[in-house]
Amino acid sequence: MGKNSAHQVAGPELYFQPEIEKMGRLELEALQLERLKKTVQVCYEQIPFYRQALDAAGIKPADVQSLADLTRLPFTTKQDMRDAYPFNLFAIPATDERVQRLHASSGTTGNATVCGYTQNDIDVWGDTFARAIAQVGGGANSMLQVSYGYGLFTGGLGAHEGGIRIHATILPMSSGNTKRQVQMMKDFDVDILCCTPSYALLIADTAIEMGYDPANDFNVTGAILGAEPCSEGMRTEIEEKLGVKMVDIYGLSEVMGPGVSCECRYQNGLHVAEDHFIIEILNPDTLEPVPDGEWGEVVFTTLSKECSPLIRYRTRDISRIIPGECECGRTLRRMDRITGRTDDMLIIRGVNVFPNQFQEVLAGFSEVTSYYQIILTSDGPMDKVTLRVETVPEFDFDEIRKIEDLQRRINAELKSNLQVSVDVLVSEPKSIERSEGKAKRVLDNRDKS
Ligand code: DLL
Repeated sequence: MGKNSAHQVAGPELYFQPEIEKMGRLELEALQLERLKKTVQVCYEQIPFYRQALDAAGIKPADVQSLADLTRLPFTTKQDMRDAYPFNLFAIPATDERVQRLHASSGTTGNATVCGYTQNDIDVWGDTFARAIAQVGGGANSMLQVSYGYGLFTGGLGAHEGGIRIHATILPMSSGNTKRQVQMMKDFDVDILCCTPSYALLIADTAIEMGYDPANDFNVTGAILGAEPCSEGMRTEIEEKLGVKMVDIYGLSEVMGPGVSCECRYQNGLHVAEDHFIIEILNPDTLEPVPDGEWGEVVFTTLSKECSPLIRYRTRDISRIIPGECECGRTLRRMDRITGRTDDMLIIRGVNVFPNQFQEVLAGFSEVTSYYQIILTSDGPMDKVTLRVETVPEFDFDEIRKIEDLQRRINAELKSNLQVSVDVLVSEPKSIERSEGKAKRVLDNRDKS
C-alpha cells in the first residue's frame, strides 16, 4: 500500500461545512431562492446594465418568486463583461471601502474581464476552496503548497484563501522555478499541492529527474488541481508519480475563481457550491435547459457575491449534471468534468472534436508522454490538423520503423475513437514545451500558413 492509502478510507471528518454540504434539497432550494431574489434586486438597483436587460426582458425583481423564474432572466456573456470594462458590472464602486481586491482574466483578445471582491466575497471563496482541501484529507495541520500563479489570475490567491479558512500552513510558491518547488515540497513535508494538472506533472517529472521518487520519498498525499482539462490517464499518471489522491477543482475568474465546484474523494463529478451558485446546463443553440445527464453549456448565477454579482453567465464550458446521489453523502449536485469549451471545439472534416479527447486516446500509449500539441494550419481552403506527440525516453527514437509503426497505431486509434484522421508527428523526448500554468495545447497557425 502506498502512503496515500489513508485517503481511500471515507470518513465523516472529511467535510469542511457538513451543515451546508449535506443540506436537505428543499432547505437548499429555499436558501437559493432567498439569495436569488436578493441578487436580482441588487443587480437591478445598482447595475444599469442589468436594469436595462431586465426591463427589456419585461421582468422586475419582484417577479422572481420561484427558482423556475430563473429561466425568464436575461443572460450575461463574456462580451458583456468586456464591454463593461473595467467596472461597469460592479454593484459597489471599485474604490469603496468594502471592496478589498480585484482579479481579472487574462483576456488574450479584447478587454480583460474584471471582478471585485468584498471581504464577504473573499470569505465565501475561502470556504469553497477549503471544502476541497478537506476532500483530500487536509486540515489545520496541513502544509499547503500553492503553485498556482499569484496575481490577477484567481488560482494562487483562491487556494491561499482556502488555506487560511481551514487554518493550514500555506507555502505561497506561485508558479515557476520548478526545482525549488520540488526541494521545498520535500524539505517542508508538504502534504497538499495546489496547481494546474500540467504543472503537477512537470513538478513530478522534475522531482524524478532530480533523483527523487516523490511517491515514496515525499510527504505529499493530496493534490487539488484545476484550471484546465485533465484526462483520466493524466490523472492516473500524476497520482502514481506523486503518490497523491487528486481532486479536480473548477472555477472561472468571472464567477469567483477556483471552488465553484470540486470533486470529492470519490472522484465522480464535481460538487457545485450550490449555496453560492445556481448551475444550469443549456443547449448552446436553443439556450433551453437540457435534462439532467445530458451535455450542454454551463451557465451560472451567483447567489452571494456582493461586488460582482452575475445573472446567468454563459461560461461556454461543456458539462452535464450527473444524476443521482454521491457516495460521499453530500447533497450538492455534481457536474461532470469539463470536456471542452464551445469555442475550443475543432471541426475536422465535419467531425466535432475537443482537444481533450486527444489526451484520452494518447493515454492508451505507453510510448508517448502526456505532453502533446495540436497544430492547426491551412491547407488551401481546408484546415489541416497535426497532432504532435512526444516519446518517452525509453523509446528507441533512432529506429524509423518503430516511429512509423507508432504513428500508424495512434492514427488508427484516433480514427476508431474519434472518427478523425489527423497527421501524427512523433517527436523526441522533452521536445514539447512544458507549462507552469495552463498548458497551451492548441497552436493555431492558420493565418500564418
Ligand atoms: O482557471 C480559475 C481556476 C484556478 C480554476 C485554479 C481552478 C483552479 P480562468 O483563468 O478565468 O479561471 O479560466 C476559466 O478555465 O471557463 C474553463 O474553461 C477552464 N477551467 C477551469 N477549471 C477547470 C477544470 C480559472 N477543473 C476557464 N477543468 C473555465 C477543465 C477548467 N477546465
